[in-house]
Amino acid sequence: MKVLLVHPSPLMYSEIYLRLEPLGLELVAEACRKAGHEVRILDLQVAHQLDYTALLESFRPDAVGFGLNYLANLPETVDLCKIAKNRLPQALVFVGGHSASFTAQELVEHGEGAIDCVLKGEGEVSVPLLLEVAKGDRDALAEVPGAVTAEGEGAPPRFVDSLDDLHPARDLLPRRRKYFIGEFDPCASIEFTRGCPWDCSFCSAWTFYGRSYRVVSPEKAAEDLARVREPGIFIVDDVAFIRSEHGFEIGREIERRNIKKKYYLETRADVLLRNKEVFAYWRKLGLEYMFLGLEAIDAEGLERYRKRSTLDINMEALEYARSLDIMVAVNLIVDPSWDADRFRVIREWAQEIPDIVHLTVNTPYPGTETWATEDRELTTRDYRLFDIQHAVLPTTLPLAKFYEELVNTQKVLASKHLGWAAFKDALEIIGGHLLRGQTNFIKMLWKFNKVYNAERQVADHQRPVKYPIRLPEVSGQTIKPRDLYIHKPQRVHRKVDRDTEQFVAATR
Ligand code: B12
Ligand code: SF4
Repeated sequence: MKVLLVHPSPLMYSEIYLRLEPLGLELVAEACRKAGHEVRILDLQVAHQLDYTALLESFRPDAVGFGLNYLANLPETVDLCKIAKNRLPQALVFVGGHSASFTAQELVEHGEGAIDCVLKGEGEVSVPLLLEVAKGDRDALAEVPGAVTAEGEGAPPRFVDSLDDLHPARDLLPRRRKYFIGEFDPCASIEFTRGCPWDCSFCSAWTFYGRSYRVVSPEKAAEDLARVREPGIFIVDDVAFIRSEHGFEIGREIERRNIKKKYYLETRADVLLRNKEVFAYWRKLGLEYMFLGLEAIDAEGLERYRKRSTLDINMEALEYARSLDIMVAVNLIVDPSWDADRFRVIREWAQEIPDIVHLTVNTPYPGTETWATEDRELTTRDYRLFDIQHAVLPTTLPLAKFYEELVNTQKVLASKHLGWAAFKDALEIIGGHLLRGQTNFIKMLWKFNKVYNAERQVADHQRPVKYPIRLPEVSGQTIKPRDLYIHKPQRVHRKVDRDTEQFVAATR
């Protein structure tokens, strides 16, 4: 079959700071190729909708699949499905990915017949199965594990047998030079582990994978890395190096193969402090940037998000990362209830520290505990506003004033690392980029005002809503984790050793 896989457009955050390859879609693409299909990927983060319609006409796929990881992309994805169905009525149209999994039934409804199937969970096993079934009997799609159709729902989705069997089809993305994160320009992505053993209330990474945690073998990880041409690497793991031994083993393989790259990873403050040696070792291998989700700078906030970390741990972790000369980007969650004073405290704190500080707005997402337990009512039913840069819960300040405070605070934080200040500090790096024809990073330095703008954000709330989000069934209630899981937990997929189990348990 001819298969086209599509990733929707970038969201606000990716318009400035980064734009990364759609690794999940590349893995699904390779699984389809292995099953004998002819596959193309179109990434609308770096292509235009006109490219999409042109490709539908020229390639004339038998199946069109969409990767919907981000809830805010849902309306765009539904519209793209309708375009595909309209132009190619015989083609199988299906959607999968993180957010699609938590909104499967409503997606099918919004599709009004244009979406044949939503596939929940990991796509590497289910997509080739779906294509196989579709070749025979279109009425049998709901029999595929993880499938949701207008007619019904299949068995729960299946985990892939081993992460070592997977290969991303990186060659299917012709515009690879467009992917970057900060000064890593260009940058590729890699996966060393999948899942997270914690259970933060605002997060759906753990509910998607049934709180499992799986690892790629060190040999396979290094092999994949050796194939990557880009000098910068973003490690997509939710929490890097939870098991320090795994980090050391991958590192040794990298040394053995003499692979020289620069790395950006994401981890937790308590993991960094517990496994200091592995991060110090990776610093020598090329680890330059680290993203730490601190979430709050007060104890009350940490408690609310059930981050299971303390203020002291967070600050000590920051100190430790700085001592290794790693640039840290921290994330703090802004609650819509904040007043001007809370924003002022954040501005003052952020200006005193050398690190990059990002702000995201507390947003309940389908698939999280907060979605079911939040007792404040949503102020909007527009999926597009669920991008953690907009307020979807009632603001204490008038909405326009809230965005003014938010954007002004972001501007103060960004001024440390964007514009002329950053340009002067990074002259040598920029020179190197320009010599290689890479301009993503230099463009990023002056984009802030164009993208972050309080008036634009207020205006975003006035747009007509074509597809209203389905509201949580009962809000303000307690919820059992198993009711949220996409993949049902399996002991065999919980690859954390005993010590780590105890460590995770102790933070719970
Ligand atoms: C790496 C990552 C990023 C990267 C890379 C994004 C990219 N281009 O792919 C960066 C740093 C850029 C990023 C940014 C953001 N992210 Co992010 N990100 C992640 C993270 C940690 C891992 C994603 C990943 O690559 N996993 C590895 C690959 C292999 O898995 P995958 O993509 O999920 O694909 C698998 C399945 O989903 C499925 N699948 C995927 N596509 C398809 C298609 C079909 C047809 C099928 C059947 C299946 C299928 O099969 C794949 C293989 O198993 C996830 C958390 C998580 N664990 O999922 C958050 C996550 C997806 N991000 C999130 C958010 C909120 C954001 C931002 C909005 C944050 C911000 N500050 O603004 C931005 C917006 C990005 C944008 N689109 O413009 C949320 C999404 C919440 C939601 N429900 O919408 C998540 C879930 C994090 C969280 N804790 O809540 N992100
Ligand atoms: S530690 Fe990170 S990935 Fe894991 S549940 Fe918490 S926020 Fe999600």
